[in-house]
Amino acid sequence: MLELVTLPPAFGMRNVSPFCLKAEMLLTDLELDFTLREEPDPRKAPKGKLPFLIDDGQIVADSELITEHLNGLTQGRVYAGLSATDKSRGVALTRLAEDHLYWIMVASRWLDEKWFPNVVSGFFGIAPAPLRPLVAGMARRQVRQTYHLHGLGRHTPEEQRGFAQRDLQALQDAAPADGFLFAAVPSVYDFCVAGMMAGIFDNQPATWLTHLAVPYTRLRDYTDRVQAHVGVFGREPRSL
Ligand SMILES: N[C@@H](CCC(=O)N[C@@H](CS)C(=O)NCC(=O)O)C(=O)O
Repeated sequence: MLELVTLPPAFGMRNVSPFCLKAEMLLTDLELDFTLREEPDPRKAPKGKLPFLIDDGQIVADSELITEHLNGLTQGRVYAGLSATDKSRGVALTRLAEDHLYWIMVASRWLDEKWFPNVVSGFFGIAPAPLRPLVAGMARRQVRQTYHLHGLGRHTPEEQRGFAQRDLQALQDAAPADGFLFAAVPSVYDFCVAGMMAGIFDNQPATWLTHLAVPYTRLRDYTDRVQAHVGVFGREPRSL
């Protein structure tokens, strides 16, 4: 029995986390029998981050480790048909999306004064109302510190927009006009890119990064194509 533990819906997204969405897409694509469980407090996750997978009592925390675990479980089906070059490009795109663009997405939600109230209501609804601003404010300080340590947080807003545009352009140039990154069917690397971009394109209300992504229409089409192929969407069904 497989159970995927993810963040609950927020910001108009049924699955608000790109990492959780990637794992859900992969499990679905592999036609594995699994259930989804929502955990609003990532501190309760084994490594303090979501998603994690429970496979008959065995806990696998981190979407990439989940990918490796599922590859073992399916006798190598996750990477079947991918050449070493495909994999090297896939890993590079994954790092771009998950270790660079992701942090700009986080900043666009958490560190924008105008947008932050959505974080408070979307992520801290479980905290008692009087404590909510305090708890959210403490979490926000950690996000600010992490963004600074990453390095991106040291740049001006205009420079951050430039970094984001170069990331978006690179993803758009990698994404084909038809089909998927490496084959006629999507792979885990498509789930990674589309999972990340779904959270940027479909975030509601729009963040400054959502607005910045609007001109990247080929990337938008590709993101929708991947989600439609696997039948797993980040956004709420009512806005499909
Ligand atoms: N490398 C991890 C990243 C997971 C991650 O950053 N998850 C976010 C949600 S999108 C989280 O749980 N953040 C909570 C925190 O950092 O406190 C993976 O691939 O699973």
